[in-house]
Amino acid sequence: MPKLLLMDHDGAIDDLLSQLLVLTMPDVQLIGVTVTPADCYIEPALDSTYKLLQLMEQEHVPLGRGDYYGINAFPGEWRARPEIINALPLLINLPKSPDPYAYLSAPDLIMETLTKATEKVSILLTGPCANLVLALEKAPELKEKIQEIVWMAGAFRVPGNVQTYQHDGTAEWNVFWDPISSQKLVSYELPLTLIPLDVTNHVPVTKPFLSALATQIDYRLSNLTGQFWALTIDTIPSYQYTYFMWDILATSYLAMPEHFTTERVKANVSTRPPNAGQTYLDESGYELTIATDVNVAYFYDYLLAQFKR
Ligand code: AGV
Ligand code: CA
Repeated sequence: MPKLLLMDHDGAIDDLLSQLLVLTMPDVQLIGVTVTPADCYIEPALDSTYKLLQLMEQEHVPLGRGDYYGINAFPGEWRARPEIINALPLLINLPKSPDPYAYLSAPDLIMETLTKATEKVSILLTGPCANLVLALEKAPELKEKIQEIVWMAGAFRVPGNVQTYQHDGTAEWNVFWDPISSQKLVSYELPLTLIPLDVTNHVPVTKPFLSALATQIDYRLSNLTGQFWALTIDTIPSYQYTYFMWDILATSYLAMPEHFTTERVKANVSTRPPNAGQTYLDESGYELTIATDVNVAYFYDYLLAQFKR
């Protein structure tokens, strides 16, 4: 039996790559996708989401629209970048999504999907966690329907990637966008695994990887993903702008958990300046699992294999 998966992403290029990766996994059945308007603008992100479902002949998968906007907005220039995706040759002629405002709101779709599920559901979050927290605040009994939550979030023993005013640089963006919701999610002590910068720092988008992917562009998904990734490397190698396989690494955890090193820790989330959104180890905090390392070569090979179709 494939595992049932709900995905919430926030429309950035690696979020869309993650959605594609999920759709290549034989042991995963995607039963809903919700989009958070964080590292994207919602309308083009819903279009991309729908187009990718079409491309993979999965357009029956229901979509939910995030209407809630977090506390700390992502930079506009990052949010605007994914618009290019919808104009790529393999996507431009696919139908746009129906009226984005006809979709259920994201928390409603999460509640509906969890309620209807006949077995426990895994949840993959590749953006902020507010939609899930809103759903669980409205319907706390649905926590019992959750098998596990995998979330690309946090920075524990490495610097964060938020560089802004009133901030000391310790936070990772998905947590910083809405520190309050993030703190709540951690406090529920659900089976939660974080894929933080501690491990994603090991997997930048590299030229050798793109070069290997390019040798297999006769496969449609290698061609398309090669174009997605090409859009991310203009700013290498400065750390601040290095594009990592953040969300794709979190997504691959669903398929290859045994190739990750994980640690059971107690942690909490700061909700105030100067370190709002910082995830920190804290003996009086909440129990959760963090990934600290991954078999890097195996991971890149896994991607090359999955996109050979
Ligand atoms: O902090 C990583 C998260 C991931 O979910 N996002 C990007 C990934 O989708 C925010 C982010 C950090 N640095 C970025 C980001 C950058 N240089 N460009 C776009 N987004
Ligand atoms: Ca993301």
